[in-house]
Amino acid sequence: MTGSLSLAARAAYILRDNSTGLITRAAPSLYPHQWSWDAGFNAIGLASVDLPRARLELDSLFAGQWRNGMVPHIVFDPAGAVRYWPGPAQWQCQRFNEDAPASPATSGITDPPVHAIAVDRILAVAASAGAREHEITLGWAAHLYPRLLAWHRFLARDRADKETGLIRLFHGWESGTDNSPRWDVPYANVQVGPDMPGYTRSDRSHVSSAAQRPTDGEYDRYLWLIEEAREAGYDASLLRETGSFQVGDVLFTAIYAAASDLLAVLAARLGKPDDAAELRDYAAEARAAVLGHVDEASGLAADVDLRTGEWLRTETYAGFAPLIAGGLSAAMRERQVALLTGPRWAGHPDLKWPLPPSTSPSSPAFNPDCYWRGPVWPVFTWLLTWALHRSGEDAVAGQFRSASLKQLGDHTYAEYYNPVNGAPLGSHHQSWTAAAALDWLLAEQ
Ligand code: 2M8
Repeated sequence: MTGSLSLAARAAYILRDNSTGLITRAAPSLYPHQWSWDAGFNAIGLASVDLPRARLELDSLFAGQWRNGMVPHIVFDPAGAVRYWPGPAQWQCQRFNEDAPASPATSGITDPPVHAIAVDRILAVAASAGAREHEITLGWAAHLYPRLLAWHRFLARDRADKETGLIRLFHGWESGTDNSPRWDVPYANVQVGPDMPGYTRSDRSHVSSAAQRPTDGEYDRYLWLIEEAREAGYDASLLRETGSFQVGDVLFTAIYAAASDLLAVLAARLGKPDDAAELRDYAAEARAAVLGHVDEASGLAADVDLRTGEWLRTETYAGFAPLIAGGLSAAMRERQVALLTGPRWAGHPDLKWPLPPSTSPSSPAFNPDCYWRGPVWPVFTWLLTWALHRSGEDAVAGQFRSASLKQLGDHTYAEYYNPVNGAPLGSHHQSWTAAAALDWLLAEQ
Protein backbone atom coordinates (compact mmCIF):
# COMPACT_ATOMS: atom_id res chain seq x y z
CA MET A 1 0.00 0.00 0.00
CA THR A 2 1.23 3.51 -0.70
CA GLY A 3 1.65 5.92 2.24
CA SER A 4 -1.65 7.72 1.73
CA LEU A 5 -3.62 4.56 1.18
CA SER A 6 -2.38 3.02 4.39
CA LEU A 7 -3.00 6.30 6.24
CA ALA A 8 -6.60 6.35 4.98
CA ALA A 9 -7.15 2.64 5.67
CA ARG A 10 -5.94 3.01 9.25
CA ALA A 11 -8.04 6.13 9.78
CA ALA A 12 -11.14 4.29 8.57
CA TYR A 13 -10.29 1.41 10.88
CA ILE A 14 -9.98 3.78 13.86
CA LEU A 15 -13.40 5.31 13.22
CA ARG A 16 -14.92 1.84 12.96
CA ASP A 17 -13.14 0.71 16.09
CA ASN A 18 -14.34 3.74 18.05
CA SER A 19 -17.93 3.22 16.89
CA THR A 20 -20.60 1.72 19.11
CA GLY A 21 -22.76 1.25 16.01
CA LEU A 22 -24.74 4.40 16.80
CA ILE A 23 -22.13 6.91 17.90
CA THR A 24 -18.42 7.39 17.42
CA ARG A 25 -16.65 7.69 20.76
CA ALA A 26 -14.42 10.76 20.63
CA ALA A 27 -11.49 8.58 21.73
CA PRO A 28 -11.23 4.92 22.73
CA SER A 29 -10.73 5.41 26.49
CA LEU A 30 -10.16 9.09 27.36
CA TYR A 31 -13.50 10.15 25.85
CA PRO A 32 -15.83 7.12 25.68
CA HIS A 33 -18.96 9.09 24.65
CA GLN A 34 -20.18 11.27 21.78
CA TRP A 35 -19.09 14.90 21.84
CA SER A 36 -21.08 17.35 19.78
CA TRP A 37 -18.44 19.08 17.68
CA ASP A 38 -16.43 15.87 17.43
CA ALA A 39 -19.55 14.24 15.95
CA GLY A 40 -19.68 16.95 13.27
CA PHE A 41 -16.05 16.40 12.26
CA ASN A 42 -16.36 12.62 12.55
CA ALA A 43 -19.38 12.65 10.25
CA ILE A 44 -17.30 14.58 7.67
CA GLY A 45 -14.57 11.93 7.80
CA LEU A 46 -17.07 9.08 7.69
CA ALA A 47 -18.74 10.55 4.60
CA SER A 48 -15.81 9.48 2.40
CA VAL A 49 -15.96 5.84 3.48
CA ASP A 50 -19.50 5.16 4.67
CA LEU A 51 -22.23 7.69 3.88
CA PRO A 52 -25.01 5.89 5.85
CA ARG A 53 -22.76 5.83 8.92
CA ALA A 54 -21.97 9.55 8.47
CA ARG A 55 -25.68 10.35 8.42
CA LEU A 56 -26.33 8.14 11.44
CA GLU A 57 -23.62 9.95 13.42
CA LEU A 58 -25.54 13.21 13.25
CA ASP A 59 -28.92 11.54 13.76
CA SER A 60 -27.60 9.97 16.97
CA LEU A 61 -26.24 13.30 18.16
CA PHE A 62 -29.51 15.11 17.49
CA ALA A 63 -31.38 12.40 19.45
CA GLY A 64 -29.84 14.18 22.45
CA GLN A 65 -31.04 17.65 21.40
CA TRP A 66 -32.96 19.51 24.08
CA ARG A 67 -36.53 20.76 23.54
CA ASN A 68 -35.25 24.36 23.62
CA GLY A 69 -33.01 23.53 20.64
CA MET A 70 -29.70 23.20 22.48
CA VAL A 71 -27.37 20.49 21.23
CA PRO A 72 -25.54 19.36 24.37
CA HIS A 73 -21.78 19.04 24.35
CA ILE A 74 -21.89 15.34 25.33
CA VAL A 75 -24.41 12.63 24.51
CA PHE A 76 -23.57 9.79 26.87
CA ASP A 77 -23.32 6.23 25.64
CA PRO A 78 -25.52 4.28 28.07
CA ALA A 79 -23.42 1.19 27.53
CA GLY A 80 -20.18 3.13 28.10
CA ALA A 81 -17.99 0.58 29.80
CA VAL A 82 -15.09 2.96 30.45
CA ARG A 83 -15.50 5.46 33.26
CA TYR A 84 -15.63 9.12 32.25
CA TRP A 85 -15.84 11.91 34.75
CA PRO A 86 -18.01 13.99 35.08
CA GLY A 87 -20.80 11.69 33.89
CA PRO A 88 -24.62 11.80 33.92
CA ALA A 89 -24.72 11.63 37.74
CA GLN A 90 -22.97 15.01 38.01
CA TRP A 91 -25.11 16.70 35.35
CA GLN A 92 -28.58 15.32 36.26
CA CYS A 93 -30.02 17.37 33.42
CA GLN A 94 -33.49 15.87 33.31
CA ARG A 95 -33.97 16.49 37.01
CA PHE A 96 -33.00 20.16 36.73
CA ASN A 97 -34.38 21.15 33.33
CA GLU A 98 -37.47 19.72 31.69
CA ASP A 99 -36.13 20.55 28.22
CA ALA A 100 -33.48 17.85 28.59
CA PRO A 101 -34.38 14.48 27.04
CA ALA A 102 -35.05 11.54 29.35
CA SER A 103 -32.89 9.43 27.10
CA PRO A 104 -30.13 9.60 26.01
CA ALA A 105 -28.49 11.27 29.02
CA THR A 106 -26.57 14.40 28.08
CA SER A 107 -24.46 17.16 29.58
CA GLY A 108 -26.12 20.53 30.29
CA ILE A 109 -23.82 22.83 28.31
CA THR A 110 -23.17 23.19 24.60
CA ASP A 111 -20.36 23.01 22.00
CA PRO A 112 -19.37 24.84 18.78
CA PRO A 113 -22.05 24.52 16.04
CA VAL A 114 -20.12 22.81 13.25
CA HIS A 115 -23.05 20.58 12.26
CA ALA A 116 -24.40 22.54 9.29
CA ILE A 117 -20.84 22.61 7.94
CA ALA A 118 -20.82 18.81 8.28
CA VAL A 119 -24.17 18.45 6.50
CA ASP A 120 -22.90 20.61 3.65
CA ARG A 121 -19.74 18.51 3.33
CA ILE A 122 -21.69 15.24 3.49
CA LEU A 123 -24.00 16.51 0.74
CA ALA A 124 -20.99 17.42 -1.39
CA VAL A 125 -19.49 13.94 -0.96
CA ALA A 126 -22.89 12.36 -1.70
CA ALA A 127 -23.21 14.39 -4.89
CA SER A 128 -20.29 12.47 -6.36
CA ALA A 129 -21.43 9.09 -5.01
CA GLY A 130 -24.12 8.43 -7.61
CA ALA A 131 -27.73 9.58 -8.07
CA ARG A 132 -29.22 7.21 -5.53
CA GLU A 133 -26.87 8.10 -2.64
CA HIS A 134 -27.33 11.75 -3.49
CA GLU A 135 -31.11 11.49 -3.35
CA ILE A 136 -31.06 9.55 -0.06
CA THR A 137 -28.68 12.09 1.47
CA LEU A 138 -30.79 15.02 0.34
CA GLY A 139 -33.87 13.37 1.90
CA TRP A 140 -31.90 12.84 5.09
CA ALA A 141 -30.77 16.49 5.17
CA ALA A 142 -34.38 17.64 4.71
CA HIS A 143 -35.37 15.46 7.66
CA LEU A 144 -32.59 16.76 9.91
CA TYR A 145 -33.09 20.36 8.82
CA PRO A 146 -35.79 21.39 11.40
CA ARG A 147 -33.48 20.24 14.18
CA LEU A 148 -30.59 22.25 12.76
CA LEU A 149 -32.84 25.30 12.49
CA ALA A 150 -33.97 24.89 16.12
CA TRP A 151 -30.30 24.65 17.12
CA HIS A 152 -29.36 27.88 15.34
CA ARG A 153 -32.45 29.61 16.76
CA PHE A 154 -31.46 28.52 20.26
CA LEU A 155 -28.06 30.18 19.88
CA ALA A 156 -29.59 33.39 18.49
CA ARG A 157 -32.23 33.53 21.21
CA ASP A 158 -30.44 32.29 24.34
CA ARG A 159 -26.77 32.91 23.66
CA ALA A 160 -26.17 35.88 21.35
CA ASP A 161 -25.03 38.71 23.62
CA LYS A 162 -27.10 41.84 23.02
CA GLU A 163 -24.18 44.23 23.38
CA THR A 164 -21.25 42.55 21.65
CA GLY A 165 -23.22 40.24 19.34
CA LEU A 166 -20.84 37.43 20.35
CA ILE A 167 -22.09 34.03 21.49
CA ARG A 168 -22.03 33.90 25.28
CA LEU A 169 -20.51 30.87 27.01
CA PHE A 170 -20.89 29.85 30.65
CA HIS A 171 -18.15 27.22 30.72
CA GLY A 172 -14.76 27.01 28.99
CA TRP A 173 -15.76 23.51 27.85
CA GLU A 174 -18.42 25.11 25.67
CA SER A 175 -15.64 26.65 23.58
CA GLY A 176 -14.09 23.22 22.98
CA THR A 177 -10.68 24.80 23.77
CA ASP A 178 -10.94 24.02 27.47
CA ASN A 179 -7.72 25.27 29.07
CA SER A 180 -6.65 27.63 26.28
CA PRO A 181 -4.86 30.68 27.71
CA ARG A 182 -7.60 32.74 26.04
CA TRP A 183 -9.64 31.93 29.18
CA ASP A 184 -6.96 32.47 31.86
CA VAL A 185 -8.29 35.88 32.94
CA PRO A 186 -11.98 34.95 33.26
CA TYR A 187 -11.08 31.66 34.98
CA ALA A 188 -8.89 33.52 37.49
CA ASN A 189 -12.07 35.26 38.66
CA VAL A 190 -13.99 32.03 39.26
CA GLN A 191 -14.11 31.41 43.02
CA VAL A 192 -14.72 27.77 43.86
CA GLY A 193 -17.35 27.59 46.62
CA PRO A 194 -16.86 25.75 49.93
CA ASP A 195 -19.64 23.27 49.16
CA MET A 196 -17.86 21.85 46.15
CA PRO A 197 -18.09 18.04 46.26
CA GLY A 198 -14.90 15.98 46.25
CA TYR A 199 -14.03 14.10 43.06
CA THR A 200 -11.48 11.86 41.43
CA ARG A 201 -10.26 12.74 37.97
CA SER A 202 -10.18 9.90 35.47
CA ASP A 203 -8.61 11.72 32.52
CA ARG A 204 -4.96 11.60 33.49
CA SER A 205 -4.73 7.82 33.52
CA HIS A 206 -5.37 7.78 29.75
CA VAL A 207 -2.41 9.94 28.69
CA SER A 208 1.33 9.38 28.99
CA SER A 209 1.97 12.43 31.20
CA ALA A 210 -0.25 14.54 33.46
CA ALA A 211 1.48 17.64 32.05
CA GLN A 212 -0.54 17.14 28.85
CA ARG A 213 -3.83 17.73 30.69
CA PRO A 214 -5.35 20.68 32.62
CA THR A 215 -4.22 21.24 36.22
CA ASP A 216 -6.20 20.35 39.36
CA GLY A 217 -6.90 24.03 39.95
CA GLU A 218 -8.46 24.22 36.48
CA TYR A 219 -10.50 21.07 37.08
CA ASP A 220 -11.85 22.50 40.37
CA ARG A 221 -13.20 25.42 38.36
CA TYR A 222 -14.61 23.19 35.63
CA LEU A 223 -16.55 21.22 38.23
CA TRP A 224 -17.62 24.31 40.09
CA LEU A 225 -19.13 25.76 36.92
CA ILE A 226 -21.18 22.58 36.51
CA GLU A 227 -22.47 23.10 40.07
CA GLU A 228 -23.42 26.67 39.16
CA ALA A 229 -25.12 25.67 35.92
CA ARG A 230 -27.09 22.88 37.59
CA GLU A 231 -28.12 25.26 40.38
CA ALA A 232 -29.47 27.63 37.69
CA GLY A 233 -31.40 24.76 36.11
CA TYR A 234 -29.20 25.10 33.01
CA ASP A 235 -31.19 28.21 32.20
CA ALA A 236 -29.34 30.89 30.22
CA SER A 237 -31.36 33.82 31.57
CA LEU A 238 -30.57 32.79 35.16
CA LEU A 239 -26.95 32.05 34.39
CA ARG A 240 -26.57 35.54 32.95
CA GLU A 241 -27.30 36.74 36.52
CA THR A 242 -25.33 34.16 38.45
CA GLY A 243 -22.64 32.65 36.23
CA SER A 244 -19.13 33.41 37.40
CA PHE A 245 -17.62 32.60 33.98
CA GLN A 246 -19.21 34.47 31.08
CA VAL A 247 -17.33 35.12 27.90
CA GLY A 248 -18.12 36.22 24.36
CA ASP A 249 -16.30 33.67 22.18
CA VAL A 250 -15.15 34.93 18.76
CA LEU A 251 -14.30 31.45 17.49
CA PHE A 252 -17.65 29.92 18.43
CA THR A 253 -19.36 32.97 16.91
CA ALA A 254 -17.35 32.60 13.70
CA ILE A 255 -18.29 28.92 13.38
CA TYR A 256 -21.91 29.96 13.96
CA ALA A 257 -21.64 32.55 11.16
CA ALA A 258 -20.18 30.07 8.67
CA ALA A 259 -22.64 27.34 9.64
CA SER A 260 -25.61 29.73 9.44
CA ASP A 261 -24.57 30.72 5.90
CA LEU A 262 -24.56 27.07 4.84
CA LEU A 263 -27.82 26.31 6.62
CA ALA A 264 -29.39 29.25 4.78
CA VAL A 265 -28.28 27.67 1.49
CA LEU A 266 -29.88 24.39 2.54
CA ALA A 267 -33.08 26.20 3.59
CA ALA A 268 -33.30 27.84 0.16
CA ARG A 269 -32.68 24.49 -1.52
CA LEU A 270 -35.53 23.00 0.52
CA GLY A 271 -37.88 25.78 -0.60
CA LYS A 272 -37.92 27.74 2.68
CA PRO A 273 -37.04 31.32 1.70
CA ASP A 274 -38.16 32.86 5.01
CA ASP A 275 -35.95 30.52 7.00
CA ALA A 276 -33.11 31.25 4.59
CA ALA A 277 -33.47 34.99 5.19
CA GLU A 278 -33.57 34.47 8.97
CA LEU A 279 -30.43 32.34 8.85
CA ARG A 280 -28.63 34.85 6.65
CA ASP A 281 -29.41 37.47 9.31
CA TYR A 282 -27.90 35.27 12.02
CA ALA A 283 -24.81 34.83 9.86
CA ALA A 284 -24.49 38.55 9.15
CA GLU A 285 -24.89 39.51 12.82
CA ALA A 286 -22.39 36.91 13.97
CA ARG A 287 -19.87 37.89 11.29
CA ALA A 288 -20.21 41.57 12.18
CA ALA A 289 -19.63 40.71 15.85
CA VAL A 290 -16.43 38.81 15.00
CA LEU A 291 -15.13 41.60 12.78
CA GLY A 292 -16.02 44.15 15.41
CA HIS A 293 -13.61 42.39 17.79
CA VAL A 294 -10.48 42.40 15.66
CA ASP A 295 -7.61 44.02 17.52
CA GLU A 296 -6.18 46.66 15.20
CA ALA A 297 -2.62 46.30 16.45
CA SER A 298 -2.27 42.52 16.18
CA GLY A 299 -4.82 41.79 13.44
CA LEU A 300 -6.23 38.95 15.54
CA ALA A 301 -9.78 38.66 16.86
CA ALA A 302 -10.19 38.98 20.64
CA ASP A 303 -12.70 37.26 22.94
CA VAL A 304 -14.46 39.34 25.57
CA ASP A 305 -14.84 38.74 29.30
CA LEU A 306 -18.51 39.68 29.50
CA ARG A 307 -18.38 40.18 33.25
CA THR A 308 -15.87 43.00 32.95
CA GLY A 309 -16.02 44.02 29.29
CA GLU A 310 -12.28 43.32 28.98
CA TRP A 311 -10.94 42.16 25.60
CA LEU A 312 -8.87 38.97 25.86
CA ARG A 313 -5.93 39.38 23.53
CA THR A 314 -3.78 36.28 24.10
CA GLU A 315 -2.57 34.99 20.73
CA THR A 316 -4.48 31.74 20.24
CA TYR A 317 -6.27 29.94 17.41
CA ALA A 318 -9.29 32.11 18.21
CA GLY A 319 -7.51 35.08 16.64
CA PHE A 320 -8.26 33.54 13.24
CA ALA A 321 -12.01 33.62 13.84
CA PRO A 322 -12.48 36.11 10.94
CA LEU A 323 -11.01 33.61 8.47
CA ILE A 324 -13.43 30.98 9.73
CA ALA A 325 -16.41 33.35 9.71
CA GLY A 326 -15.75 34.06 6.00
CA GLY A 327 -17.06 36.91 3.90
CA LEU A 328 -13.92 39.02 4.49
CA SER A 329 -12.68 41.96 2.46
CA ALA A 330 -9.56 41.11 0.43
CA ALA A 331 -7.45 43.27 2.76
CA MET A 332 -8.65 41.52 5.91
CA ARG A 333 -8.28 38.07 4.35
CA GLU A 334 -4.75 38.82 3.21
CA ARG A 335 -3.81 40.13 6.63
CA GLN A 336 -5.14 37.02 8.40
CA VAL A 337 -3.45 34.64 5.94
CA ALA A 338 -0.14 36.52 6.24
CA LEU A 339 -0.35 36.27 10.03
CA LEU A 340 -1.28 32.59 9.96
CA THR A 341 1.66 31.67 7.75
CA GLY A 342 4.03 34.24 9.28
CA PRO A 343 6.75 33.92 11.95
CA ARG A 344 4.43 34.22 14.96
CA TRP A 345 2.40 31.21 13.74
CA ALA A 346 2.96 28.47 11.15
CA GLY A 347 6.16 30.16 9.94
CA HIS A 348 7.82 30.21 13.39
CA PRO A 349 11.41 28.94 12.97
CA ASP A 350 11.25 26.50 15.93
CA LEU A 351 8.40 24.41 14.54
CA LYS A 352 8.82 20.85 13.29
CA TRP A 353 6.09 21.32 10.66
CA PRO A 354 4.80 24.61 9.19
CA LEU A 355 1.43 24.27 10.93
CA PRO A 356 -0.29 26.74 13.25
CA PRO A 357 -0.14 25.74 16.93
CA SER A 358 -3.07 26.43 19.29
CA THR A 359 -1.13 29.27 20.94
CA SER A 360 1.50 31.35 19.19
CA PRO A 361 5.05 30.15 20.02
CA SER A 362 5.87 33.85 20.43
CA SER A 363 3.33 34.24 23.23
CA PRO A 364 4.47 33.98 26.87
CA ALA A 365 1.49 31.65 27.41
CA PHE A 366 2.82 29.07 24.89
CA ASN A 367 3.28 25.57 26.32
CA PRO A 368 4.11 23.00 23.59
CA ASP A 369 2.99 19.94 25.59
CA CYS A 370 -0.17 21.04 27.29
CA TYR A 371 -3.50 20.44 25.57
CA TRP A 372 -4.97 23.69 24.16
CA ARG A 373 -2.05 25.84 25.38
CA GLY A 374 0.32 25.22 22.47
CA PRO A 375 0.09 21.87 20.66
CA VAL A 376 -1.04 21.55 17.03
CA TRP A 377 -4.52 20.02 16.73
CA PRO A 378 -4.95 18.27 13.35
CA VAL A 379 -8.72 18.74 13.52
CA PHE A 380 -8.25 22.48 13.89
CA THR A 381 -5.83 22.46 10.98
CA TRP A 382 -8.63 20.75 9.02
CA LEU A 383 -11.05 23.54 9.96
CA LEU A 384 -8.51 26.09 8.75
CA THR A 385 -7.96 24.27 5.44
CA TRP A 386 -11.74 24.18 4.97
CA ALA A 387 -11.97 27.93 5.63
CA LEU A 388 -8.97 28.68 3.38
CA HIS A 389 -10.44 26.70 0.47
CA ARG A 390 -13.73 28.50 0.88
CA SER A 391 -11.89 31.85 0.68
CA GLY A 392 -10.03 30.79 -2.46
CA GLU A 393 -6.72 30.39 -0.60
CA ASP A 394 -6.10 26.95 -2.11
CA ALA A 395 -2.32 27.15 -2.08
CA VAL A 396 -2.05 27.75 1.68
CA ALA A 397 -4.76 25.15 2.34
CA GLY A 398 -2.75 22.66 0.25
CA GLN A 399 0.46 23.39 2.18
CA PHE A 400 -1.28 22.79 5.53
CA ARG A 401 -2.86 19.61 4.23
CA SER A 402 0.46 18.12 3.09
CA ALA A 403 2.28 19.16 6.27
CA SER A 404 -0.52 17.62 8.37
CA LEU A 405 -0.42 14.37 6.46
CA LYS A 406 3.32 14.20 7.17
CA GLN A 407 2.59 14.89 10.83
CA LEU A 408 0.10 12.02 10.83
CA GLY A 409 2.67 9.72 9.22
CA ASP A 410 3.52 8.34 12.69
CA HIS A 411 0.13 6.53 12.56
CA THR A 412 -0.78 7.41 16.15
CA TYR A 413 -3.68 9.69 15.06
CA ALA A 414 -2.99 11.65 18.21
CA GLU A 415 -5.37 14.17 19.69
CA TYR A 416 -2.63 16.84 19.49
CA TYR A 417 1.10 17.11 18.71
CA ASN A 418 4.01 18.98 20.22
CA PRO A 419 4.70 21.58 17.53
CA VAL A 420 8.43 21.76 18.28
CA ASN A 421 9.57 18.14 18.60
CA GLY A 422 6.58 16.51 16.89
CA ALA A 423 5.68 14.14 19.75
CA PRO A 424 2.13 12.75 19.66
CA LEU A 425 0.18 13.86 22.77
CA GLY A 426 -3.14 13.29 24.53
CA SER A 427 -5.21 10.36 23.36
CA HIS A 428 -4.01 8.19 20.49
CA HIS A 429 -6.55 6.98 17.91
CA GLN A 430 -8.56 10.15 18.47
CA SER A 431 -11.60 9.96 16.19
CA TRP A 432 -11.58 13.49 14.83
CA THR A 433 -7.90 13.23 13.88
CA ALA A 434 -8.71 10.12 11.83
CA ALA A 435 -11.71 11.93 10.34
CA ALA A 436 -9.58 14.90 9.26
CA ALA A 437 -7.12 12.51 7.57
CA LEU A 438 -9.94 10.77 5.68
CA ASP A 439 -11.39 14.00 4.37
CA TRP A 440 -7.96 15.26 3.29
CA LEU A 441 -7.08 11.97 1.62
CA LEU A 442 -10.32 10.87 0.04
CA ALA A 443 -12.70 13.79 -0.50
CA GLU A 444 -12.35 16.29 -3.28
CA GLN A 445 -10.50 19.33 -1.88
C1 2M8 B 1 -11.95 17.78 25.28
O1 2M8 B 1 -12.88 18.15 26.29
C2 2M8 B 1 -13.46 17.30 27.27
C3 2M8 B 1 -14.50 18.10 28.04
O2 2M8 B 1 -15.55 18.49 27.19
C4 2M8 B 1 -12.52 16.72 28.29
O3 2M8 B 1 -11.37 17.18 28.42
O4 2M8 B 1 -12.93 15.80 29.01
C5 2M8 B 1 -11.82 19.00 24.34
O5 2M8 B 1 -10.68 18.87 23.52
C6 2M8 B 1 -13.07 19.16 23.49
O6 2M8 B 1 -12.92 20.17 22.54
C7 2M8 B 1 -13.41 17.84 22.78
O7 2M8 B 1 -14.65 18.00 22.13
C8 2M8 B 1 -13.47 16.67 23.77
C9 2M8 B 1 -13.62 15.33 23.06
O8 2M8 B 1 -12.66 15.19 22.04
O9 2M8 B 1 -12.29 16.61 24.57
